[in-house]
Amino acid sequence: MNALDWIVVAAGLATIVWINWYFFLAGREAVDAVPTNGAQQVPVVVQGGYQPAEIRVRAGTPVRLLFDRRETSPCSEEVVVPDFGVKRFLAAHRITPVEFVPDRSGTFEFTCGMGMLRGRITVDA
Ligand SMILES: [Cu+2]
Repeated sequence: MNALDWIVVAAGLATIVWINWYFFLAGREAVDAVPTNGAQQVPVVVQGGYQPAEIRVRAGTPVRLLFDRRETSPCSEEVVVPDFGVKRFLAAHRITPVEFVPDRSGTFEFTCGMGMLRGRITVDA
């Protein structure tokens, strides 16, 4: 292979790496809850998905997720956190606080009622 071939191969590899980073890693960093009025609070925008979709909290103290549902799509009208017994209706264009106490550490999913929209809560000990 000559120099031009190598440049083409390197550019192709760089593009593949960038595409994977963009779709699988970018914007997926966990957001830490902020202590507010006796609970670890995180605002979560609900619009075709959850933003942020990765949330980090501490075990043993109440968590308050403020779901800000900015759409009327029936998909997102319900949110569930099965591991902590949460199942709540989210009114369209309203902020709905959802509170629970994570009593154990681990990684837990929260989803819409159909399991299509997904997010994750990491509970640190
Ligand atoms: Cu759904």
